[in-house]
Amino acid sequence: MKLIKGGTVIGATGPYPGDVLVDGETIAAIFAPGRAPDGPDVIDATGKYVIPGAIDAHTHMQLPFGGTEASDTFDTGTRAAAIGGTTTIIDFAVQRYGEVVLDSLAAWHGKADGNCHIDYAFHQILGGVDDDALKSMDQLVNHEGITSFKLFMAYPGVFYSDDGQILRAMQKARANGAMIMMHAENGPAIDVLVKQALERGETDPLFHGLTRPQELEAEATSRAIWLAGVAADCPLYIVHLSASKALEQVKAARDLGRNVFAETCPQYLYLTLEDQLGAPGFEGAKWVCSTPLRSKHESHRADLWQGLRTNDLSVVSTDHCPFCMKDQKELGVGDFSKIPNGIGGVEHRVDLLYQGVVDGKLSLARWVETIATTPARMFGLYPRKGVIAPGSDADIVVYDPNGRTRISVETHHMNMDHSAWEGWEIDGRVDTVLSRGEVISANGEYTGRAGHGRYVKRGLSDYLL
Ligand code: DUC
Ligand code: ZN
Ligand code: ZN
Repeated sequence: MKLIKGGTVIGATGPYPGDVLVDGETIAAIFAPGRAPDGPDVIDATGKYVIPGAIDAHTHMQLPFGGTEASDTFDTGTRAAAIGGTTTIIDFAVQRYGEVVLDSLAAWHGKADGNCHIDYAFHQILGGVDDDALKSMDQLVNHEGITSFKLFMAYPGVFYSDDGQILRAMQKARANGAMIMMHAENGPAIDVLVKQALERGETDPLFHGLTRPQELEAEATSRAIWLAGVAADCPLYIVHLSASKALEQVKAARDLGRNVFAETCPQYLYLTLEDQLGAPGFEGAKWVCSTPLRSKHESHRADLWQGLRTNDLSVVSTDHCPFCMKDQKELGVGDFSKIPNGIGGVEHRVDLLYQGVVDGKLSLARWVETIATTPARMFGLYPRKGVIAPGSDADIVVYDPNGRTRISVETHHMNMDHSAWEGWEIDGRVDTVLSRGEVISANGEYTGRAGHGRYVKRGLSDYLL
C-alpha cells in the first residue's frame, strides 16, 4: 500500500486537502489530513497538487502520413507521455480506403501491444466508409471497446469521406451509441487554394496556413453539425478546433442543446501563424499541422481560452503527430503541401495547460477537467480513469506548482529532432507519476517500462443524450 500524503487533491469541485491511499492498482480511500492509518509507504506531497493522471484523447504514434511515418513509436511516445504526467492515451487505428477495418485494428494492436508504458485505448479512423466499414462499427463498439470513429472532411484521396459517407456513418453511430469525431476542414476547397498558391510560386511553410483559412474550418464544422442533426442528433466531437469562427458554430449548436462537443490543443492556445509557421526559411515546417495555426492579429487564442472556461471546448488533447525535420519535414522543401502534417507535444500538455492556471485563464478544477476528467467521461473511461476516487485506477500525478519546466529538444523524451516549444520556461512541474499504483516517474528519474501499459476497452460516452 502507498499513501500520498500532505497534498491538495484537485477534484471536479475544486481543491481540498486529502491523503490518498493506494492499494495495489487502485485507489482505496481518501482521508482527511492526519486520519490515514500508519503503515503504508509514504509519498510526500506536501505543498503539491494530487491530480488524476492526464488522458490524451488524441495521439498518432507511428502514423503513416505524407510518405513517411510519425516518429514516435508506442514505446517512445508513451514513455514521453508518462514523464509529462499523461497516464492514458487514446490513439487512432487507421483504416485506409479499400482496407478491411478489422485488419487495420489488428495492425494497430500489432504496433502497440506490449510496447506501451501507460494504458492505451483506440479510436478508429474510417478512411473508406463502405458497407463493410459500417458493419464493423457495430463489432468495434460491442466487442473491441472502440466507441468513437474519426472521419475526415479534408485530405481528398487519402482519408476523405464525402457527405453521403459521413451521413451513413453518423446514422450508424446514432444507432449504436458511438461518437463521431470529425476533422472539420473543407478538403476539396483547400486543394484548389493549395494548387493556386503553388502555381504562383508560394512554396514556403507559411502558405500551408494561408491556404487553409478559418472559413473552411468553420464551413466544415457547420456542415458536420447539420449532417449530425439529419442523423437524429448523432453525437459529434470536433477534433483540433483552432479558429474563432469554427468555435462559433460549436457554441451555437450547444446553445440549442445539441450533442456537439469539441477539443482544442495547446498549439492553438499559444502559437501563431505569424510567429511560428511564418518563421524564416523552412523553419516554419516544424509547425505545419492541420488544422493550422491561426493569425495573432485575430482573436483565436483568447476565444479558445474562453471556450475552455465556458465548456464550449470540453477537452484539450495534443494531436501528437511528431515528424523530425531531417528526412521528414524536409520532404516539403520547395513545396509546403509535401510537408508531413503534425506537431509533437504529448509530453507537455499537462504543464502547458497549468500555465493557463498561472496566467489566470483557467481554474485548477477546470485544468484537471479538460486534461483528465472530461476526456475520461467523453470517451467511456470514467470512473476507472480521470478522477481521484475510491475504486478508480491509481493513475495519479503529484504536481509541484512551485517547480519550473524548461522545454527543449535537449531535455524532452519524444523522438523528435526539434521542439515546437523550444526554450519555453513555464511554471509548474510534474513531480511523481503513478500508473495503476506503480511509481513510474519521480523527481526526474524514470522507472517505468514498455509493456506495463495495457489496452483498455472503452464504454460509451457519459455525455450522450
Ligand atoms: N492533422 C495533423 O496535423 N496531423 C495528422 C493528421 C491531422 O489531421
Ligand atoms: Zn485531424
Ligand atoms: Zn489527429
